[in-house]
Amino acid sequence: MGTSIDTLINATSDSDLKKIAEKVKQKIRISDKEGIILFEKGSLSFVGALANFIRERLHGDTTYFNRNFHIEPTNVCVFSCKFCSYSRLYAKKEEGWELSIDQMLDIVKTYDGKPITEVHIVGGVHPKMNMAYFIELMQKIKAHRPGLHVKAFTAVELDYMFRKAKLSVEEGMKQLHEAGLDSLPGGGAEIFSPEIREQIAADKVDANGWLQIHETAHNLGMHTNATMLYGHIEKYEHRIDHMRRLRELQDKTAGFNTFIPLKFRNQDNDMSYVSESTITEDMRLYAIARIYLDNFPHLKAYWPMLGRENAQLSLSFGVNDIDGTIDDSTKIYSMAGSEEQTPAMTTEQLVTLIKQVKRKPVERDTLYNVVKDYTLEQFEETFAAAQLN
Ligand code: V47
Ligand code: SF4
Repeated sequence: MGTSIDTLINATSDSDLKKIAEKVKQKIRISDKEGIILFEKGSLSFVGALANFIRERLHGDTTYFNRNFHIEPTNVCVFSCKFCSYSRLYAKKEEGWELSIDQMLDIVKTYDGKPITEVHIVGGVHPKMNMAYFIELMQKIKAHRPGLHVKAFTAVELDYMFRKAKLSVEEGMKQLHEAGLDSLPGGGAEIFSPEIREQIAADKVDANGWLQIHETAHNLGMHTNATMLYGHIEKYEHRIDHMRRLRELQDKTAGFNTFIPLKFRNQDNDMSYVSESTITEDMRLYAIARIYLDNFPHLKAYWPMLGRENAQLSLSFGVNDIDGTIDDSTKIYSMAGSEEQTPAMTTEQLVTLIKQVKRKPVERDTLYNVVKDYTLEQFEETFAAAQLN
């Protein structure tokens, strides 16, 4: 590892890039300006090598995944984010789905006896699904399966719920936590900079509100994730601004587990005129995020959005986590143009996918405790590889 970073430093003639590589070697944080320099001048191979060096210093070849399933309570939403292909507008009485508490519990029950560790619950913001509704849902899930980790609600859903119930963020979060909410997913962050946010997600919680909700969760001892929707109308400076705010909060609380860049997909939404980013730009983004976010332990590629082969590729660009088996389908990406129409991978397929690029598959729980190390597990590789495609 030492040799390759020294080789990289020696081979780099650009003085700015050389200085950044030196900093990475010495575990010194890079500045915002240097983050922008990486976007402007860093070749794919340069940022990739640096990010991979950091990834291997932190995690070696270990690549995490978990066994989870998704519940999407509704796609009816009071908000009108321009990039969203999934929601049906409440104000226009558009037709969408709404699941009752019993229907959601029935979904949970279909996993009885299966070694799932997490349920991920997010959806649109439906005015009739309020605090009382979700408290009852949390309680019933925990009563049925106490050991299941409930990762639920974006800061957007929470902000709406708390305001409607006239509760402070702290009081609202405490009530949900007591009812069974264990951690928060990273959605709703989009791009924090008001200049861009006003154009793509004008009517939902702003950056400060999003960050306050995550900070409150961290102060209650809960862990959360953070996302960034990239590859649309934002510029490099907006990406760095977004990650700076996350890095600052992480310095304060250390409550974030994972950063998840989400590639903008352009099918069937009000931003379909914007082309999607290239794979090269996706990999550069992952790598620069790994370099810039020095206090985030994990970087996740969400394979239903990126595709399986690109998720594999990302494991050489700083990524050390490829989310989960997602046994149930999530519609948020299939409706936005992802190749994954019914995203589901078996454990065998995930393990094979990781092994094919010579990394070590480790099943984790939501908090990154090791559930099982698959390094020595032998599957029928040919059979599983055939299933990947
Ligand atoms: O906030 C919506 C994004 C997010 C599109 O925490 C889109 O483990 C691309 O946050 N193109 C919700 N992205 C999903 C999310 C998530 C996913 C996986 C894991 C975790 C986690 C969190 O989906 C939204 C928005 O940023 N999104 N529409 C689109 N057209
Ligand atoms: Fe609603 Fe979320 Fe879609 Fe925005 S991204 S319209 S908040 S479902």
